[in-house]
Amino acid sequence: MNRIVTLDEFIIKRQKDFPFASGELTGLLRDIGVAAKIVNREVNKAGLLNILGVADAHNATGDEVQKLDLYANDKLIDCLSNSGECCGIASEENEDFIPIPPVGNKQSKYVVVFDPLDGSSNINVNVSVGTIFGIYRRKSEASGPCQLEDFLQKGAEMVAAGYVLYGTSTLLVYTTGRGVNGFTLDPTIGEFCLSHKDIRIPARGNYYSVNQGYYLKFDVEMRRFIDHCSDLNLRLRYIGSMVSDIHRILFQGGIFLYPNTRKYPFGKLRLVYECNPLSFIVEQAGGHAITCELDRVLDVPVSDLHQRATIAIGSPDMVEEMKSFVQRYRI
Ligand code: P6P
Repeated sequence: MNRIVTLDEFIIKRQKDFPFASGELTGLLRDIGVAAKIVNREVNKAGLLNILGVADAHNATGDEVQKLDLYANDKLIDCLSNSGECCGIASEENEDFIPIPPVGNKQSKYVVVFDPLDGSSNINVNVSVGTIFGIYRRKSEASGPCQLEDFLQKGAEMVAAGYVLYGTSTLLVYTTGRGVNGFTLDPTIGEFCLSHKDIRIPARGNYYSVNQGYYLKFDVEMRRFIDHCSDLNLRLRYIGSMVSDIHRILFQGGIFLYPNTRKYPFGKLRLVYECNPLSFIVEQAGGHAITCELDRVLDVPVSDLHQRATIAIGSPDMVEEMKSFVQRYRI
């Protein structure tokens, strides 16, 4: 039987990969792991407590906010604030970024972006939801509070990214730019344990993931590619929870698409705390992630915290095939 390797142990062991690593990034990743355990506890009993249903609030982009969204947001902010490992946070649930005051005389050099509970519309029907996070080195002067410029960095500047999937088991998947590893929460010991080492995405797969309901609203080149996937007898799998949909593709191969529509002419998904972190992870696992304008997602300039983007992400061969369809059929 393989020896148990906990997330903490793995992070510390891998810290040696970083020259001059000060341990702050290690501390940040551990803080996020703690927050994930706390959120997991509430997600698992959401049906029992009065934390279901809409908290009659709306988030920065006008989506109805579920109580569990608020809970997850608060827990992540608390965990990231207490250790002093980060100097600022940007969340889907907050209009503006949140400067985090230094703890003691520690001047943290990292900022964190996250979607605390993505796919929250699925909470009430007990379908998997997830937390998505990304970590950047701050650009602003270290002696003062974080600035907006710290968050408006291209995805390619991220030093770490990950997601937590609250599903049949709770899985934390992350990268620091040296491959992708997955950790399954063992509730009997309260630890995330290494369960998926050096994850690599298959070059192609049998799945495509898109909201077929919008088919007639997509541009012709996207409809042609979706028809192609259907002609290949690929299986359509779409949960409406980005973390879940992309997690399947990361492990089994395939392509996830959220193109522009009339309602979302620049795409629906958010660049900073949904598309960029997941693109970093998929690229680190050998996949590709581009916009429907064929730009590499991680190279898209960031001008707004809640900026939206189109995305085609997954197996490299399939993303390249989608690219050729767009080039061939774009009017
Ligand atoms: P639609 C959830 O609200 C989310 O942000 C992603 O998790 C998911 O992929 C997408 O929106 C679903 O959007 O328009 O298909 O319901």
